[in-house]
Amino acid sequence: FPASSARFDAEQNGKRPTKEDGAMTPIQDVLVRSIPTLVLYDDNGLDIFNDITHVDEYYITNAEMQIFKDKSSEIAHTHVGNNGVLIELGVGSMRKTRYLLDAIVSQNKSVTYYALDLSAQSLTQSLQPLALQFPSIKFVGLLGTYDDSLLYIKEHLTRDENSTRTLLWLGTSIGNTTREEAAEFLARVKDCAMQEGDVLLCGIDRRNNASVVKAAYDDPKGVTRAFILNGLRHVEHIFGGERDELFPLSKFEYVSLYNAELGRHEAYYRSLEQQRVEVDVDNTSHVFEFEEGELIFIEYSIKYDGKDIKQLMDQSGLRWAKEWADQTERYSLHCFAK
Ligand code: AVJ
Repeated sequence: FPASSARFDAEQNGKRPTKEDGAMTPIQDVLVRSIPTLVLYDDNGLDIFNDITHVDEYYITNAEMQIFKDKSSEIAHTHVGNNGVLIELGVGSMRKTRYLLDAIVSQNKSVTYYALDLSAQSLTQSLQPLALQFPSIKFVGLLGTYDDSLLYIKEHLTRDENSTRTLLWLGTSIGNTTREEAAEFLARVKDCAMQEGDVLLCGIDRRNNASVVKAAYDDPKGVTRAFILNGLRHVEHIFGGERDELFPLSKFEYVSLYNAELGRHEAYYRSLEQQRVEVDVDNTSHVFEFEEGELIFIEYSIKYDGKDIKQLMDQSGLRWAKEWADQTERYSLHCFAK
């Protein structure tokens, strides 16, 4: 959470985000300070995100569930080996993975399922019921960052030459990183965890109609707003502040923008007044001053159309193999091969 400015986009033109900018127009080429997106995903944030997945306007979860419901037997048949290994990057709520595991079991395949996650709580909550429901599948949880887990996989998971690996990266998690970072990450996944013939099934949101995206990320019940504002609570907690002591929620609001041109939703905090926040880190005081209307960047949700996917393949070195879409054609599950 450095006070330094984060550089956005190509050009720096010194323009300050204003209230008017924020409300209606996507802002580009402005300098704003930022908070690492990861602060959104503490245990409380994960719980609220789980609530988001039940919000009607948040079409993403339903779309992906529907794809798994309809296509799991095809996916299990074609892309999961017997004595194969499944590796899911980020466990999520497992509502969709269940369909795939069902199909695997009914095809009498035996697999080991590795689930990676940053949160011990979500690993336990997700894997315990699955282990009961699917006794023939072996479940292994890997706790840590993606990078920790990829290294572990590279160094410790022995390869059975006859079995294929099926990696899963679902829920358009890819949207949280820039396109460049996403390509670099896929290249790392490819190098650390895949061999020729293995596949990565990757759920990715498309560049949908702006009103559809806006409704999904600024839902009328305010679940998304609560999710984003919890990030400030978390930052406050990191700095040792009491609830509402450093970042009072009466002085910040959630700003949701869909930048259609760049195909990404952008989430910000807006300081509602001029204010100064003083925090103490290792006995050194740091002061953050915010202007009235100032935006602080917190999260991208980046969308991919066909051209974007092609670029992702070119940059990552993976090969596009196949795609399944939901009925509304808003969302895709892509199959990328090594
Ligand atoms: C967890 C990154 C997939 O970008 O759609 C949902 C997070 N943020 N609503 C997304 C999120 C606001 C979500 N991902």
